[in-house]
Amino acid sequence: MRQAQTGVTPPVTRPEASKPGTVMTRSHLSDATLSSLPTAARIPAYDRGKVTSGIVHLGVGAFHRAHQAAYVDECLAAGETGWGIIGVSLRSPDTRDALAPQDGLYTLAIRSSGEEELRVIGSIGSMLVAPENPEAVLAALADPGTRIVTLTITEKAYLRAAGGRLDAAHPDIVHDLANPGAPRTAHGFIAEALARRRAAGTQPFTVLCCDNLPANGATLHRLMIEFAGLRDAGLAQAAEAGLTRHVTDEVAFPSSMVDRIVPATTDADRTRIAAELGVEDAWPVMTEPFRQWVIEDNFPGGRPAWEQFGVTMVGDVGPFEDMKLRLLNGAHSAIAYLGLLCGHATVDRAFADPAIRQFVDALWAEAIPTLPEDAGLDTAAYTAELAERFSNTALAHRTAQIANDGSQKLPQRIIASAIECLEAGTEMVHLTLVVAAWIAACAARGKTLPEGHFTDPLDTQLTALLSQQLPANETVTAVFDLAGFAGDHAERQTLIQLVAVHLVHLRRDGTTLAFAALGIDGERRSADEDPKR
Ligand code: CS2
Repeated sequence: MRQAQTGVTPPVTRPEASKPGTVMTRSHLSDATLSSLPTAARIPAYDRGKVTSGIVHLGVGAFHRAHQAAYVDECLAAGETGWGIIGVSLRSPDTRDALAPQDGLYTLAIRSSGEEELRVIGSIGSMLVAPENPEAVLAALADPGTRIVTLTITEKAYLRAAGGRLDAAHPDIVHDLANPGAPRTAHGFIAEALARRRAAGTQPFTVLCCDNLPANGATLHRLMIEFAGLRDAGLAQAAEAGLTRHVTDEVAFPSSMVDRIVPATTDADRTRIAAELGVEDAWPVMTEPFRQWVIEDNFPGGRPAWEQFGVTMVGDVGPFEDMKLRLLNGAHSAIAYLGLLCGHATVDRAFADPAIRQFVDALWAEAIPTLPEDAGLDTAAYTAELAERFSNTALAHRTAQIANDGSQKLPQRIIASAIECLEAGTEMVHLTLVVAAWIAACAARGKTLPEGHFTDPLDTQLTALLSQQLPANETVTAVFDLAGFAGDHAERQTLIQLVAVHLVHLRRDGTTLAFAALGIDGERRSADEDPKR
């Protein structure tokens, strides 16, 4: 099935209301209502009917819609009409259900303290829900018109085992190896589509990972080679095998660094946007003015002229990725866990807490020397800009949102810097508090924080472990084992001990003692808000 036009493919069902709790009371955003929108809202400046699809995106969450889809929207407006997006949800139909009645249109609300700019984005032409129709997804991927496959599926969906290799025992991987024509995972879809293209003599697409993983393209490439190896090994027909070599040698997996803060949309956002637009938008996306995309320039099948729309094309994205993961995301995780323990529900409120602010500055001072000196990174300007972004009160970015999936996030955000400090023999005491704060925040769920306030793929094991109330050292060792933190690195034991000291403090007297031990005046102000809100 060739998704030639970006007119939205009729979904299996076209529900009237979108997300639960959303009721369409007036006309809704769609191609037909675009012309009635107030002039202050920017609408697609191109004929959507003339756009053809060149990109299939896996994981059409809010981040994709605020970031890659917005960049592509600008390419389309500039006349590069061959790069429309077919959006694929690998799990839930929610986004499709919200966007299909709107012809794929949605509002991007760019919010800074005191200002809001509205843009209607038109780059997502059609949406597919993989569990409903895996064959349609495979057909879109195998279509020669598809030249780039982008992914934002979150860290946990890469299905890495504790040591970083593919989790070959994961039920979805086992399923996809047994059922290559009806996959569930991104790995299964990409492998089957590449196999079909190869059999048809079609050039492979380029796979562009846009998740917050270190060396994200190379990481996905390695996982795909492992997956293809398992697939080849299971194939009876030797002629059909050989995908491993194809994936290894002939498919490009450029790395990229993506950045834009995207808080979850609330019902209040929906109500406000509808009032401003005069039509309902079932799922507008909130974001900040800042955006950044740095991509390794390796697209054998062609690409949009992204560099004309603010994207930085480079030979090696590594230094940018590390700077973003360690300074932005590392600080985010620190703000999330310490913020939750101090009673702050949003990033801006937590960052306005002098103790947390002082802590984040010290965290940056520890992480910055781990970044390459010769890559021309301006870390002072970068952290100054981060401080402004974290202070954006209009975003109300919830600490609980960032707290999700800590076991998947901390290795590249915190552990990697901590290990490099230990290797270099530089003093490091702040990074390790973030790991302890994660453990303490996990343990606080169902006590000072609501049950399920944030979640983690290891929740079952973590909850069982933390309920035992083992001594701090044993707890941290068991958590490192579970999450695979620091692998079999020589500094693992030292790291565990440093985390355990902080955990002792957090258990004894919360963040006050943990901060005091670092020379930070953590004398608790009363929590400025209720984190359960
Ligand atoms: C955040 C990121 O939720 C999180 O873990 O740290 O989503 C962060 O907002 C983005 O990476 C910013 O680009």
